[in-house]
Amino acid sequence: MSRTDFTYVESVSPGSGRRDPRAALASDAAALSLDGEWRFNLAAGLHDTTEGFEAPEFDAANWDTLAVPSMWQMHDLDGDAPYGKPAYTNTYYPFPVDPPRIPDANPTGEYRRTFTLPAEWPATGRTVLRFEGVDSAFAVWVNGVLLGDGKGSRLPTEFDATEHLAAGENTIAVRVHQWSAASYLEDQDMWWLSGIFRPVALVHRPENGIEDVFAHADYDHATGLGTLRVETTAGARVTVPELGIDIAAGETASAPVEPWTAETPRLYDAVVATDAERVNLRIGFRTVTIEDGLLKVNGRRILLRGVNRHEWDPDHGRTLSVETMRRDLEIMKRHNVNAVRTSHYPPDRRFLDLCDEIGVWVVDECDLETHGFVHHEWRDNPSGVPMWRDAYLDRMARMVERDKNHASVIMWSLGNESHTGDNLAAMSEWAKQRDPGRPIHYEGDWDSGYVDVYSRMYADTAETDLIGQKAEGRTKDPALDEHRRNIPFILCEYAHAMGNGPGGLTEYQRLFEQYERCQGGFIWEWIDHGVRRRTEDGREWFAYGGDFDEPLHDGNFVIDGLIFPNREPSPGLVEFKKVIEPVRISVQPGSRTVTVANLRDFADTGDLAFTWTVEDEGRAVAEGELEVRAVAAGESAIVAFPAAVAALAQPDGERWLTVRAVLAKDEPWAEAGHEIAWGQSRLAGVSAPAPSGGTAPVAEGGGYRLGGAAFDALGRLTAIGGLEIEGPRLDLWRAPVDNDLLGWTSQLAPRWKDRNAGLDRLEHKVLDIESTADGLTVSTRVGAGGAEIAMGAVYRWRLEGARLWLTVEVNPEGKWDFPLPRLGVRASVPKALDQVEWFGGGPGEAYADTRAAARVGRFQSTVAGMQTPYVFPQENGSRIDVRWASLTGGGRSLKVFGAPEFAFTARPWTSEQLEAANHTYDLVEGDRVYVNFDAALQGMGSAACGPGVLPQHRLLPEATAFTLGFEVTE
Ligand code: IPT
Repeated sequence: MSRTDFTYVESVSPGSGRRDPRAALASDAAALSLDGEWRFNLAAGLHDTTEGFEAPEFDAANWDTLAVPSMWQMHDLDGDAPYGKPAYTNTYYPFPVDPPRIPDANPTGEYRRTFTLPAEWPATGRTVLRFEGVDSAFAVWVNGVLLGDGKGSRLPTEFDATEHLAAGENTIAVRVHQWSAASYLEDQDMWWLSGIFRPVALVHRPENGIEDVFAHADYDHATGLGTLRVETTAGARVTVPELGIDIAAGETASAPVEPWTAETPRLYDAVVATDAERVNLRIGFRTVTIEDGLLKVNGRRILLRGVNRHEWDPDHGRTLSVETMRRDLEIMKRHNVNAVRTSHYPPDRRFLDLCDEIGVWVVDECDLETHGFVHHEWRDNPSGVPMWRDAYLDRMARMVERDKNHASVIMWSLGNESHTGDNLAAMSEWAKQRDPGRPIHYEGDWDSGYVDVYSRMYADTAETDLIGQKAEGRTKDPALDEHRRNIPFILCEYAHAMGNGPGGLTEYQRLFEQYERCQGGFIWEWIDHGVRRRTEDGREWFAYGGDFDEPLHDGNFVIDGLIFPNREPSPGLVEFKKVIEPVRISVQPGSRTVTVANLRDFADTGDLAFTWTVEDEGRAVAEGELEVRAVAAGESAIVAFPAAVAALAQPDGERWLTVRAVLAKDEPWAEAGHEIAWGQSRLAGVSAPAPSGGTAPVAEGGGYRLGGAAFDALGRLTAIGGLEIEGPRLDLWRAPVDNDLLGWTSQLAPRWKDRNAGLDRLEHKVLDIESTADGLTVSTRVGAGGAEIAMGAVYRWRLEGARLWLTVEVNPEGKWDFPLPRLGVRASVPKALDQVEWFGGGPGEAYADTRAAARVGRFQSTVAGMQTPYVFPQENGSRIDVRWASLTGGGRSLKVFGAPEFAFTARPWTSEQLEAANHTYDLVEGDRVYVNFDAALQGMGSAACGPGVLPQHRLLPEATAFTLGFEVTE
């Protein structure tokens, strides 16, 4: 046997022996799934492969078995990780950049299995082997005969196996290489993982079958007519029973239809058939255009409330079950998300079936990214090198051909972060000619010469505002300026959802609603790509870059999603849901009316029910249904307050009216009653207690006493009403969030910690203690070793009845030229006080620029329940606008009052412990509960990748004062 030919591995050719790309079709032709357990052997490189493993007679009985589909590095990571481990880099290639060569250390999986061709398998026609996705390059043998090789990890590949199949048992062998020339085209920001990771099947292709289908299903919004024309096998018939359509291939039929939109995903069952094969299609009639400088569907501008979705499963990598795909869409729809960019490769094809069915706009993105070349000033970037042209075109064709029948797919995207070049322009040109019905998207071409939308990532709100006005800077190439200035604008990535945040969503959304050119965008990104692990004692945690000892990695930059790796929504998603709510409810106490604005693009509000609740100090006192007529898309209605509201007696404290829009009936993605939007307003009562009066302290035991409050010799509170308490004292520190640690131009956290600031190591020096007729005043200076700057902090204690009041006066000394992480006081109490209740913003965490979803109410939780389990631990859990909060347990309760409000955090560890932790398992509860009562906190922004905190949400140091009241009850 001659030595194996491996030249394909480092060849730029997209493959050999493959069939032409075609649509993914639901056919009645015979098919045999080859998913399941395969024999598997992992070789260290080409030099180490098993000669002759593809031969039918090869004995693989002592090889391991491996599930197909799966990714080999995801196996038994808590055990002995037999097939290597995941590795994460963002933009850097993990191998020397020397295209098209790749390292000798090239893990290569050898897969083998036998299968029995069913006795009834048709004897005529062709039999095809279909791979939905193999990462990254592979060669295939049937019964020892080489069929060909392929690349393009997240694209389908078909080989004709007809001539080499035998009746009865057959052997299939596949060799898969982790690295290949194609790796240069697949530098997406994600884990490097390998294998046959999507399904494999043998499919029959009957003679005169339906080889391919291109269904053109347009909708004319002026006439309400849908028009169908299907390009397919000559002589095939196309029927849509519900519409009475029965036409031949190539013929056109029109009928009145309900159009498909993401809001109204109406599909019609159709059949395309010859006498040899029958294919079921689900057709959505819709027309996508760029008109008047706008992206329109069915004649109307649409607004994209989108997310970038990578395929991720914490246990299986990029191998996803259909249930997981559906789960993603359910979570999206429940959070008002209406669009997905399939960053940065075409998803499993079944995901697009679900998008059609459930209703989201899809920007289908090609499997292409050459980001690593940016570190070499884009030298040799494949996008501009002719030898790569075929590979680029091949990728585009395989995506477009596979996905062309999906109503949900409204744009083709050429790929991501591959700079610019002729090969990209060629992809665009090819796709426009093949499918004139869909605009082309690509971000890396800033001059937008070969795209139909102006797309950018992470542009800040100031620039977005200019673009909205068509007042942005000119293109580099002046010839392209007019084109770009007259096309719609989208942010294909914005608001980097890494850790706590993203902040500033409201400000972007305002621009999307203000300027019709700004048609929304896609949050970066949908899910944290954490790898699920367990500690030895069984606690779950999630791994990120570096956790597998990768020599080169980008740490937790892969943990930047709106949902946690286990698909629990993060506070960022809850915030996004509120900001993008498709119905805006405003309660106007002045006119005693409620305005319901329908911000959808197509559907009226007939699917929604409206409810109202009046709460006094957070307790419901009245509620009912609000009659709102169906409001058309883009319209609003004004409704008077329900009569029952006026009939209520004056409240004691604050009274709030909350109006909610909920689903009136079950939808495929949520049940009736699911909340879509809400609005609220205060109707009466402002509880802003303020200290007055006071008594003189009594000297006691070397310290002081004010009623039930005991202070030590340094004027520090030690107990209230017998409850031992440490603090409160000034606290400026927070465990830096990713947005504090990272930054394109500068980073805040290093500044906070540098020698001249040291906010994480402040010392408190008492300067003076003064007993007066109305209380105790303790003057301090708070500063760090080595630092010249300091804060003057004066604590004024007063007793009023059972309530101990504290006013803290803060005075910056020296040059404070950066915003503070937080400004407030920290205290600790015994761990037993672990039940939490508060009246204020909730239920979830909220910071200055992530507060849209916080409504005013009364909420209960526990100290443990107040924590947000960010995969990379950081500041979290602060509740905003709190009027009062109580900590209860062990028969006692500490209640803290704002004057009028404060931000409130309670945690079973300190900020310092939170900062020191790298993973959730590093956080261990102590015997105290640590509480922060803050006058304010710095916003979150999106500096981890993008703009920082907007000026109005920065916490700039200035002389200020804030007041808190404390009461302890048994
Ligand atoms: C941008 C990438 O397109 C995306 O894949 C991801 O890496 C994101 O950054 C950061 O998480 S590119 C960047 C240079 C803005």
